[in-house]
Amino acid sequence: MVHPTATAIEPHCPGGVIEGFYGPPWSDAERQTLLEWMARFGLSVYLFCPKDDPHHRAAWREPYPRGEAERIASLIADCGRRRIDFVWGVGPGLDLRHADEADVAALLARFAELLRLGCRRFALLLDDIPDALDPADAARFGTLAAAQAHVANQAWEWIAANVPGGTLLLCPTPYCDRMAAAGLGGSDYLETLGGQLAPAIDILWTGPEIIAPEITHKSLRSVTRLLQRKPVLWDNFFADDYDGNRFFAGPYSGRPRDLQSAVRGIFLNPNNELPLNFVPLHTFSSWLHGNGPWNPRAAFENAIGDWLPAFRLLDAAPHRPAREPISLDDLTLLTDCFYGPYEQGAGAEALLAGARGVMEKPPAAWGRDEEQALDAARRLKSLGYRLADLADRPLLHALARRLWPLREECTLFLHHADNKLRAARGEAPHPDNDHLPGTFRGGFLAALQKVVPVPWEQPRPGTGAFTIRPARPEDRQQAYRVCLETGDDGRDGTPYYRDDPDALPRIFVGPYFAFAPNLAWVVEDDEGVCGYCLGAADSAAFYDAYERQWRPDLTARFPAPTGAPATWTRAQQIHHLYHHPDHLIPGPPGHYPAHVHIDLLPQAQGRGLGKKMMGMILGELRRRGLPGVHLGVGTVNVRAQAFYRKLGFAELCRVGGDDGCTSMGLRLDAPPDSTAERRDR
Ligand code: GDL
Repeated sequence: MVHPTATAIEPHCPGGVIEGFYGPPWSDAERQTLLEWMARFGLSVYLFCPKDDPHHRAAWREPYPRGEAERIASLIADCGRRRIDFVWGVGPGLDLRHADEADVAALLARFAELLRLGCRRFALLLDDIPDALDPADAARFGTLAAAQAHVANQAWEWIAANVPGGTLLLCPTPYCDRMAAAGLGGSDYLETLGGQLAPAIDILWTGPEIIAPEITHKSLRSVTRLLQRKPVLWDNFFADDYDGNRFFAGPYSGRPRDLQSAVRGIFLNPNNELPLNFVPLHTFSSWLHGNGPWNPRAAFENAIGDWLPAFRLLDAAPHRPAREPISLDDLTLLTDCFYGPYEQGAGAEALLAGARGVMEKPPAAWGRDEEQALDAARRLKSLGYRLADLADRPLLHALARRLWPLREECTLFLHHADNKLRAARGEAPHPDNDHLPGTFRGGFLAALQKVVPVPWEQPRPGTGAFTIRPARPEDRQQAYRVCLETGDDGRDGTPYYRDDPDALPRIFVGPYFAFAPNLAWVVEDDEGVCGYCLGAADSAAFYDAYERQWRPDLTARFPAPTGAPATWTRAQQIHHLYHHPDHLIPGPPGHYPAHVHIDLLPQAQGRGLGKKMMGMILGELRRRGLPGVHLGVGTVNVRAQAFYRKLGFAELCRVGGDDGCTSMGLRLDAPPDSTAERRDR
């Protein structure tokens, strides 16, 4: 049963900020900026629980020293003046002995200390701790959930008796679906906690994942039932404490607005660098306070416009000329390079695609995309220098560790491009004086990640040792093989393409790796790549790139077959397609702009991997705001058609009789739950 009377958080779905990351806590000055932004953006809860503040976690039993206590008291008072609820969080779980009265008393003493400093709202944070109980706790409580519920209920009783209007939040040890599914905290952890915890205690939850690409109403149903209350979202979407190479200054996304009615509040745990949180908080506020369908890119553009004044450069001084001011385009491009945890902004995507073209093609074949990528790299390189004049030094310092590597990589790219041009003119290459030879970004961690594959998800029963992960350029040749081995309407095409085994993948795989690498996933097992899911968000632009940058090479290398078509080999039939392409975007114009396709070798079929990959690519297209997606499937391939129908696709048209192709489409902008694809996930 859901307890509708739980009262910890008011009003309906407040938005807030959590200072809850690993790393140096924010300074007093940064906290003042935070409160200013929160008041401006209508964010009303500040959950204060800096992981590496010793008085929060490592030395949780110890009260704040005097000076520190005064700083906290004045922070609480500042929050009060701005009508922001200050919630003080403590994380005792690293060494809490639940059955020990002295430990419970120590916890209550900390709450009493904070009450004296003016705090009325509290949080007990039991995330990221060992999930084993010590023998005394195990003997008394049996399970971790029961032990934690016991301590939390005592804390709540104390708050209810001593703090008028006091509240308590709890972060469980498994705090996302994946952790719960993996059995962290013991079996039935959530059920036990939900059943034993006082109804007035609110529970934090990060969604399906620690950093959830998507959180939907539906994804919270099961946890809401188990916890017997709607959760308060601890949203790590913008957190960057787990990757020192990035920060996230793109828009809040992957959460439909109707999510607000499924939760008791949503709090962002954002970038460690406070100055880089302007766009995250701005767009989160637009999401929270606006109406209608959510358009992340529009909200982003709006926020960037408001952020631009912070990028004022120092005035010219007698011995220092003024630099060119930072423009909206500059800031957009820079932010596109540090956008979201699962996507790059449009400018960064275009730079990557164009850079790939520059590196792979001869300069004579460079087109508009390559030129634009070179321009963008020049702009980012110059930004690296111009931003050194930022008047707001804390902002520069927050950017610096990401800005300089970005400038260096852009310089390296421009250097390679320049040498390709020189080589084409028969000139000797220029030496690269900017780069220390053999320097790789990321050091040991990046090297280790190359050796150890990163799982898309924990292997589950039925998927065995299969891993789904984003495709890398070096997967291309193996993906070509998968295309061939599924090239006879899903069956092995090897016998039919002996004269040119790469004929098919040159159309159905290569261009996707070249022009749409961020919509490409592969599945692999011990033997290597055994399937892929590829797509293009904007089919018209994709075919345009194919026409201008890909097909000329195919027609030059493979002559159009002559003679009677009936005598052509399968490979020749495909060569004919190189010369006479037929790009079909079915359905009413603009309805199904994206397209996808998926191929799995037999060993990867029937294990839910296809559905999983389709879920990922459709989720990504939805996140990008695409209205619909289409795909083509052999008209005789009824098995594949049934699979797509289950995902919600419907037939759009047929071309070329029984041995032709059927186009199927799926609307992505349909209301939630209106498609089978959503029902199935
Ligand atoms: C976590 C930590 C959080 C950290 C975040 C991102 C929760 C509940 N806890 O697991 O402190 O900042 O991931 O790394 O999210």
